[in-house]
This record gives sequence, structure tokens and C-alpha cells, in this order.
Amino acid sequence: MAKRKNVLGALVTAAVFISLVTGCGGANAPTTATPKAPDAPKPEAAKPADTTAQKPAGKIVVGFSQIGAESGWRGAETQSIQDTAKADSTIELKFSDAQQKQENQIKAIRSFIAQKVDVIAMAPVVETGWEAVLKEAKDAKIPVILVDRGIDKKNEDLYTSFIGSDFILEGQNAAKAMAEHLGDKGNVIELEGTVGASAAIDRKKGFDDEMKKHPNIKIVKSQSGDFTRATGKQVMEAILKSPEGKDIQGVYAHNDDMALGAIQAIEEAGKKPGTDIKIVSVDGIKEAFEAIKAGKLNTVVECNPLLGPQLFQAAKDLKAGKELPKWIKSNEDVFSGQKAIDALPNRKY
Ligand code: GYE
Repeated sequence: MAKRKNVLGALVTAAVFISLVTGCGGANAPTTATPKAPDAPKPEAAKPADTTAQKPAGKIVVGFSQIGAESGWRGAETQSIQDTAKADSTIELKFSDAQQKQENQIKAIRSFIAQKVDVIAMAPVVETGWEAVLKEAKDAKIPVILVDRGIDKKNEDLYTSFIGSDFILEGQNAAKAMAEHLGDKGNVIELEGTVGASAAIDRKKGFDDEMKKHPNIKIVKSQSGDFTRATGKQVMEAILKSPEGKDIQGVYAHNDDMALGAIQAIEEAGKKPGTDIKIVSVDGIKEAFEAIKAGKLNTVVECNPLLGPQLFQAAKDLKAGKELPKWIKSNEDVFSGQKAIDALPNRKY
């Protein structure tokens, strides 16, 4: 009985927390947060919470801690996860938005543990600082699947599987495209993603390593634009006003949103993005394809955000006792020029 009370307390706390951080009742807002009508039949309502009500028979309950809504890419990922769960009667999704804060993700994971979900999925905002909470999940025997971003190698035993892209390869592909656009010489600005995020660390590593093969291309400045359009624009504006900004031939942005912000800054500075300054970015959102069509962006390296189907398949496989590969990779492409224009009508995000 005492244990049940604890479970009930934890459920209420968790439900309140999730509704707070989510901030809205999306399609998959936690069902646990729905208040009972005031005139609900008393005898039923007075009973202690039945935890099986949280886990309808045959359903797999997945708690997903999302980073936030910093980019078009992330919006597409959230949509894919929510839509896939909604269309699958065997899945119950508990969705939590951390608004870019690691501490909120840690709280969300703790609430998922308290709710005894079947699987915890998370997109870790940064690589480090997960050890304690993931150990708690492990002790509670709840498998953790990392979605789209990774964590530091030394904690590999604390998650079951990583579903996502090869960010190093994306950085290499971006460098190859940049070298081609620049005819193998010139000065480049690198707009990095969120400091400490695996997607930023590895996209930088892949790009910088590949650029070593092109000694006449110099990365004259590398700075974080936090994966957002507004910060990408701000950083680019400041760089264009600085001494090194006077002689720039290329911009490599770790995501499309920062590239789109940089395009605005370049135009406002009276230069032509795509012509005076070549631009390469990662993600592949529709707006980036439109920018290629308009001649303002030169190449986009695709990074697939439509991870919902793979995530829930993985959760089902785990429930069925199957062993998952440590890394479930996404299939991706690189788009420039006519190839991007041809692909535009069918872009899904
Ligand atoms: O490229 C960026 C987003 O983690 C792969 O995060 C993801 C990255 C994506 O904000 O746009």
C-alpha cells in the first residue's frame, strides 16, 4: 500500500512536471495529466491509482525527452515521433520538451523512471553529464534509446542503442562540397551548433579533418550559433563587421537554420549569398532546398529527422526480447543545384 502511494505521488509529480515543461497539450500530451471531472463517480476515484491504467494491456509505454524546438529539423523530428505513436495503437507516448535545458531532460527522465515506462528515449542536448540519471534508469531496468544525438563514449554501457546519423561523415561531405564550390581555395567561416552537442562536435571534426586535405582553404573563424536562425544571423553579422569578415568566400553552417540566418546577414551587408559567399549546411529542411532553388545556398547535406518509425520499431524489438544494434544508422544524401530543385516537391520536412 505504501509503495502504491509512492507510485501515485510520483505519477502526479511527473504528470505535473511534464505538463509544465511541455507547455501545451499536443497530440500526445501525457494522458496522466488529464484531471477527472469534479462529478466523477466517487467510489472509483477514491481507489488508489492502478498503475496498470498507465500501461494498458499490450501497450508499450515510451517516454521521450525532446531537447526543444530550436530548429526546423527538430520540429520535423517531434512531428515524426508524435505522428508515428498516434498511428500505432500498441504504443503510448509520453512526450516531454526540455526547452533546451539539460536539467529539464534529467527531470523528465527521472519522472519516466518513476512512472515505470517500458522504454526511455532521449535526444541528449549535450554529450556529457548523463551518468547519474542513466545509472538510475539502468538500476530500474528500463532500457534507454538515444535518438539523433549521442553521449560520451565512456558511458556507452548506459544506453541500449543510438538511432541517428553519422555526423562526422556529414562534416566530411560538407567539406568536400565546400572545396568544390571554392575551386579549392578561399576563406571560410564555420557556424557551429550548440556547444557540447554531439551533432556540433562531430560535424566540426569531420569538416575540419577533411579540410586538412585542402591547405588553400582556411577556416578563419569558427563560432557557435546554437543551431538557431536568430543566433546564426547575429554571429554572421558580427563576423562580417570584423576584420576577418572582409575577405570571406564560404560559410559552413552545422544546420540549415543557422545558414538561413547567415544568408539574411550576408544580404543585409550588401553581398550575394550563394555567389559572393558560397554556403553549405546540414539538415535538408524544405526551406534550405528553396534557398538552393533561389541560388542563395549551394549545398545541403541531408540529416534525417524522421526517426519516429525506427524509434518505435526499436522499442517493439526490445519488448520482444530482440537484441538491438548499438547504432541504428539513418540513410542520407547530399543535394546541390538541379538535384535539390528536382527533390524539392517531395521534401517531407
Ligand atoms: O541538425 C539541428 C538540430 O541533433 C541532428 O539538432 C540534430 C541537430 C540538427 O537543432 O538542426
